[in-house]
Amino acid sequence: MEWWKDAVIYQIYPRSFQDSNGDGIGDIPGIISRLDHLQELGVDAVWLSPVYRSPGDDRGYDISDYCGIAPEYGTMEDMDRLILEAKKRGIRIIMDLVINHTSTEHKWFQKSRERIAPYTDYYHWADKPNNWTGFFGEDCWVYDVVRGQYYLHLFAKTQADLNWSCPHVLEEVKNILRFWLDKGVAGFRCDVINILYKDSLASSKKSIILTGSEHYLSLEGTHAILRELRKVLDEYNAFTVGETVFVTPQIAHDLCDEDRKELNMVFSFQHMECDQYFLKWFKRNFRPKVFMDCLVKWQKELNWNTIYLENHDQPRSIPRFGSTKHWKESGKLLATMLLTLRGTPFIYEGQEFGMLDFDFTHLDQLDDVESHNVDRVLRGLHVPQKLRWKIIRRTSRDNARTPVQWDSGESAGFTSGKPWLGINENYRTINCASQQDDDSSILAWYKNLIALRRENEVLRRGDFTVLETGMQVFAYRRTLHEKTITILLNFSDKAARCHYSGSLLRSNYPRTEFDGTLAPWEAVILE
Ligand code: ISL
Ligand code: CA
Repeated sequence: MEWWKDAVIYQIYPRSFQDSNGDGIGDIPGIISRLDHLQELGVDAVWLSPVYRSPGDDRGYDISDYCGIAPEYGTMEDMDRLILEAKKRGIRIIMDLVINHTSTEHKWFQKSRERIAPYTDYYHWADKPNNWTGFFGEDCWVYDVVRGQYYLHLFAKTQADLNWSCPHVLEEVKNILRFWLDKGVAGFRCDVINILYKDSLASSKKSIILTGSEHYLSLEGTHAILRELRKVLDEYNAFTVGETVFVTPQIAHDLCDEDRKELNMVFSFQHMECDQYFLKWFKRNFRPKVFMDCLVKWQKELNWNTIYLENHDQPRSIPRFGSTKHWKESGKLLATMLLTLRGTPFIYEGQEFGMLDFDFTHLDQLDDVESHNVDRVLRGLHVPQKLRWKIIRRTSRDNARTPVQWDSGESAGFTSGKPWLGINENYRTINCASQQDDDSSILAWYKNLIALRRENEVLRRGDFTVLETGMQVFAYRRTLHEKTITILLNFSDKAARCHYSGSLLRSNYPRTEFDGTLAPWEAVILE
């Protein structure tokens, strides 16, 4: 089967995708109204960021009911209709599974804090906090007056970590899987899945970034849980992609090697860390060769994995890995790479027509809990306001969360009301509708390359060989049964020479043959 090896997957961040009722918040009926766009684009599956009931402190990644839909996003009937309407268009739905933590509003937590059986040990309770640090820049214990103990939260304060040593938790999650699989979803994107199991709550002796992580990163306990969950998933032939933090190719291999029966593939982060020192908040210049070598390492060391450049946690890819000056060319170049490396490509909403980072000028315009937390921490360290803003503007997750720019009309066609998060002013020029009938657009290029990939087994299943990585050129080859396709990408504002030949299959410049010189940000595909 392995349909996911031939698939192109599209991520929807529901809050920002399409509003249908004028409340300024994207919703499920809105998604249904845009399914034709996804079908025309040629995607095979949609990964839906969380639409479950949630107080929304981390915009849905803090779930209070795994089998209910947040009223702002619609009803369960809407959800059933989405699954059905997507299916009619040949599109599968992949749900987001957030099981490292729940919202503190979840009934499990409410009962756990009152020590009501069997919920007593569903979470990590302790009389005294340890010295661990969390992912969102704050300490990770909160004192609960009801219980008279502290609970662990590796993310926001209202996201309490589940205690996976408690056998009931596994049974609860198996039931959640069955609930959604019975509805016909194709599988799950599993949030921070390699940190589920904590082997102890002892203070850490290593004082590094993410103090305490040696007690929960990719432990055998987590592997064992994944194998248990896989038994249910296999009953339905369901698919999983794990979001895995701080993984090496070796750990990724252990998580998704077919024989181990855990996950199908993972989202790794190393290629997203090429423009930072230690933490994403400390940016450095993008170095194309480091990026290329990192991608090559993963291509070589794993038989199969995800390919992605954007998601709801990351700034947009064109300003980051491409060039806003060469917006169109670099957008197409990144698309070319995304769709021709070996693995399953993921496109994030708006990426298919070149959306850019937000144009906010002040912290008040941001919504994301992480951005506000980090600002607070930096303020505590007496970092001046200007520098704080510089750090946050470049890295905030809201860069990718501004509403999708559908057209040049009022509120970019996203809503008839006031959008929940500001819309980028550039929507008058960068929007989906204006590229619809333009053969030279980024959108047309995505459609064209997705189709090319569909027609060419060598692009989907072929082996990967690197030809060249450098300050400018990334060149590689895909090969299957004697058939070869060569991809040449110029990651720079200057022309570049390279010596590969073949007949020209595609270029993002108007040319009829390839003469050995790549224009700035040119992407060439040779047969
Ligand atoms: O964005 C990040 C760094 O600041 C990541 O560390 C991110 O927090 C991490 O990849 C986990 O992300 C996932 O789980 C979070 C949620 O906020 C993210 O949106 C989600 O993708 C907690 O559920
Ligand atoms: Ca709405």
